[in-house]
Amino acid sequence: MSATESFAGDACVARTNPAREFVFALPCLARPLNGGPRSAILLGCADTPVIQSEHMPNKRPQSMKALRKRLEELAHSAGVRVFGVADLEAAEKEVPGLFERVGARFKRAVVMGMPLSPAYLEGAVDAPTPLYFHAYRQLNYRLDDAAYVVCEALIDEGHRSMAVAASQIIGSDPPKGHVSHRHLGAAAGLGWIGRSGLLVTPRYGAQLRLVTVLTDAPFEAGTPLPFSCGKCAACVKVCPAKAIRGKPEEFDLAACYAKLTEFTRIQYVGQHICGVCVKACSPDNPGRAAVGRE
Ligand code: B12
Ligand code: SF4
Ligand code: SF4
Repeated sequence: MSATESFAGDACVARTNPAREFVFALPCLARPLNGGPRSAILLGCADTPVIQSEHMPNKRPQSMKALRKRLEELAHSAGVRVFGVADLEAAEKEVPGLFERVGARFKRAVVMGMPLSPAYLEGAVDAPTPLYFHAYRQLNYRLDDAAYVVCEALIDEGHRSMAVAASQIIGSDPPKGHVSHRHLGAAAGLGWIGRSGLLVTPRYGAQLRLVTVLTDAPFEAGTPLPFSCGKCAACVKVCPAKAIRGKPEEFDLAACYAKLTEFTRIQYVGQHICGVCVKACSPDNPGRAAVGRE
């Protein structure tokens, strides 16, 4: 049931599994004050898989292809421009403990990206700017919303699913997320892990932010792209912490983190952000291999 549905007439109660919250509409019994509204609609959101409303037609399970197409459309209308699927069963063999911080196992990761307009990055020459901070924060909100839309559509189709925050940090030394969006994006074939350690995509370079929905829906997964930084070393040259050394595995996380801690003191920034290596990683960089360029 969506919040835009309405109910004429009597109270309607959506049936739900006993452990869940439910969603219902009440006819208002009180006399309307000054011609005010005659009924109140109370909407609740279930925490986890959910709801079979009496008003919801019995849906036939969709084919994975059709479901994926629908999800891509939903995601696109929420602002997502890059969409792919990673096979987690295969990834878990390579990365034991992949689900340790998630607490539950899943089959696939739907990884989605929203581009960051280069205009926000113009001022980020050797440090982040308040404008970049604004774009960073807004994209995180929008990615989290898009992930919830996709996650709920999957749940409605009966697939156990969970959205992982775009930028939530748990733990320190070094800080981590629940899962690594960029590694999952690479496994999904959206791009490759560049010299900077960021996910570099054919269309946007590293100028995009990411989010993931973990699911049991057995979508066909993508195939990883080869490392394609080619002769480009734009990020190596500009990094103010000299943290980018050439090979992704040589990235100096401690140096980057120390610099970002310094940047938290910039007025109107206040976060561990930077943007300099993101700005450097444009899809038009000379020297970058032509793989997958659109
Ligand atoms: C913590 C964090 C940071 C920390 C630490 C970064 C780091 N290198 O780990 C700090 C504050 C330093 C940081 C800095 C930056 N970050 Co940051 N950060 C995150 C965050 C929240 C978690 C990353 C994480 O868990 N890292 C620890 C992981 C990598 O380590 P791990 O779990 O031990 O994983 C290892 C293995 O287990 C394995 N692995 C893990 N999962 C998987 C999955 C598969 C399939 C495989 C094969 C392997 C594998 O590979 C890993 C490396 O050995 C993510 C959001 C997210 N949830 O992904 C954003 C994120 C990585 N950050 C991002 C960005 C843009 C930045 C900055 C540019 C800052 C900024 N916004 O201006 C810099 C760039 C630094 C750099 N060059 O890497 C973007 C990257 C987008 C992109 N295009 O790649 C992300 C994805 C946020 C987002 N929603 O878009 N970040
Ligand atoms: S690696 Fe770290 S310090 Fe260097 S440019 Fe990227 S975010 Fe900034
Ligand atoms: S700026 Fe160039 S070298 Fe650095 S990650 Fe992007 S493509 Fe690779």
